[in-house]
Amino acid sequence: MTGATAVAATLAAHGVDTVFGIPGTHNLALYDALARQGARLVTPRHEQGAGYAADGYARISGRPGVVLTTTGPGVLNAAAAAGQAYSDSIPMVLISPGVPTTHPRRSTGYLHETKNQSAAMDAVCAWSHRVTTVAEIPSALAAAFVFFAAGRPRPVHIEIPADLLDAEGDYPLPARGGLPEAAQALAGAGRVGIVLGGGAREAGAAALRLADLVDALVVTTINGTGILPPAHRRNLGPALFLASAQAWLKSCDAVVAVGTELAPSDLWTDFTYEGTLIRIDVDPAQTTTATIPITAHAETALPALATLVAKAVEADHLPRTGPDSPAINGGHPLRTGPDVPAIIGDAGDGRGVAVWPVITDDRGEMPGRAALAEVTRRIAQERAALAAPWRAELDAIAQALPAHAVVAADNSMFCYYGALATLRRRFLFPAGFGTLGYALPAAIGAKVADPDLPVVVLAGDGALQFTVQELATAVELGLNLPIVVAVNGGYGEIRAEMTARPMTPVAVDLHAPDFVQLARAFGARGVAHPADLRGEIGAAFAADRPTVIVIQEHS
Ligand SMILES: Cc1ncc(C[n+]2csc(CCOP(=O)(O)OP(=O)(O)O)c2C)c(N)n1
Ligand SMILES: [Mg+2]
Repeated sequence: MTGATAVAATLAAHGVDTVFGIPGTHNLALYDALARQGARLVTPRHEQGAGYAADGYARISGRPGVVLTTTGPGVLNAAAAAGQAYSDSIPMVLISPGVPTTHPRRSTGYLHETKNQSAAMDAVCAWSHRVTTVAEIPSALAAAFVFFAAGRPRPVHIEIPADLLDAEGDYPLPARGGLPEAAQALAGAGRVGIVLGGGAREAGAAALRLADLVDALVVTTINGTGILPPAHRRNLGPALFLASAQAWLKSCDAVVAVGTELAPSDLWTDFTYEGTLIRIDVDPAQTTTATIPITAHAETALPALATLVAKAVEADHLPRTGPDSPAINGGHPLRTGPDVPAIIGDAGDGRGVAVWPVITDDRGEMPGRAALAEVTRRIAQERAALAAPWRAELDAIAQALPAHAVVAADNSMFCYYGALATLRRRFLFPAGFGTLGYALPAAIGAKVADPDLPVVVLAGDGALQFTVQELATAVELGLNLPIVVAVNGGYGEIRAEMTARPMTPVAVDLHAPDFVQLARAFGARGVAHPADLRGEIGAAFAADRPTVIVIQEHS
């Protein structure tokens, strides 16, 4: 496919059969592809008119209006219509070519050259996006349609470098029938892993149902903390960044990743997965790396997937694994019987295949339990090693927190190596952006939203100093916040990175204020190195003001 045919096919896949626009030198390939596809091409006499026509079309039909212009003056002429559509929340996609990918982005005299066309349209649209590859075109367009459906619709501009329109490239068409395909893949897979990100927050029960059906373990991202009951045997917790969890994921034949970017900020390493990757996400840009992409809300797609898997397992008795697989029944002999038949089938390559719906072994365990127990053990070991510098304090905090408590944590080692790895709670954490000074104000916001929610703040001495003045706000609001600050004399993580580089650490050893005195100056409570940290956190929850609790790091 070429870039232009990718545009035409993607628009058709989203139900677009009418396009308003004016042809020009740079968009001929688009006109060609759309005409071949049978789209209705309406040609007003000015691009502003094309935009207003698309606006009216959208208002009456209830479908997004699509505008196609050429570069420079063509698309800029449609800007007023984009501005109008913006004001009135009209769903509109403006598609235009832009300067070629090879263009140096400075004045060269290229026809219709505009200093920064995409930036100009970005100023009047919800956004403007310049794609950089043919493969990106479907997801960039799909993102606009998802945006219209998900919230307040507004115009979106997609710019395609002129040279990509005729360039060949692979691109995944928007998924159709992804759920049945995913169900088939899961019902036939050996070892299955499930990854839940923040987007799966409302799909915890469905995830567990699916996990039970295919005997999977579930790992969460940092934003996925608290989706599953902390002590559930299938819940590995927020362990996606641990080497042991990643090794297990790589060993899975199929992975279902739900509502997660699978991003470096979650994985902390370059992680490549080569098995069958099923991705469920509202953002189609996220699912482009999937073997089976499903663009949908997790709370809609995951229950449906679980139901389809249940049907596939029951009805088809699909092979879940081969007899040589270490995952098969955890190495235990299959117990057969009229209620739990083990069926020997054919994998299609002449090898025998054991097939089961759900089979218990002699010890009453689920298939694969022995292997899964080993994964759980390794992850717990890795967690404990990471959290060692704060072991006693974390135990005390864990004991002090009510079951539904939320942890607001900062971008400090105490939080991501310590608390994240051990406290099985819902976390408010600056995962992707990695900012400092997040925890205290985020906790204040959480308390404003739900005053009865027990919230604890965890931060390093560096992080807390970014927004420590918000203690005044917390005092003013009378918030019963325990604020546990781990003091290690400054930016410990950066100090360690400098040493590892290697270089002599500079600018990382900070004077820390006396946090207890500081807290009291703000009108908060303050306590340093309490012998009974658990009791102190309990007292902080019972207070009518925030309490700063200083702990010393032992690393
Ligand atoms: C706004 C912002 N500035 C700088 C950084 C870079 N940075 C990352 S971790 C860190 C140190 C944080 O210190 P502290 O909260 O005391 O935690 P520690 O590393 O000592 O565990 C810094 C400066 C950042 N992430 N965000
Ligand atoms: Mg520090």
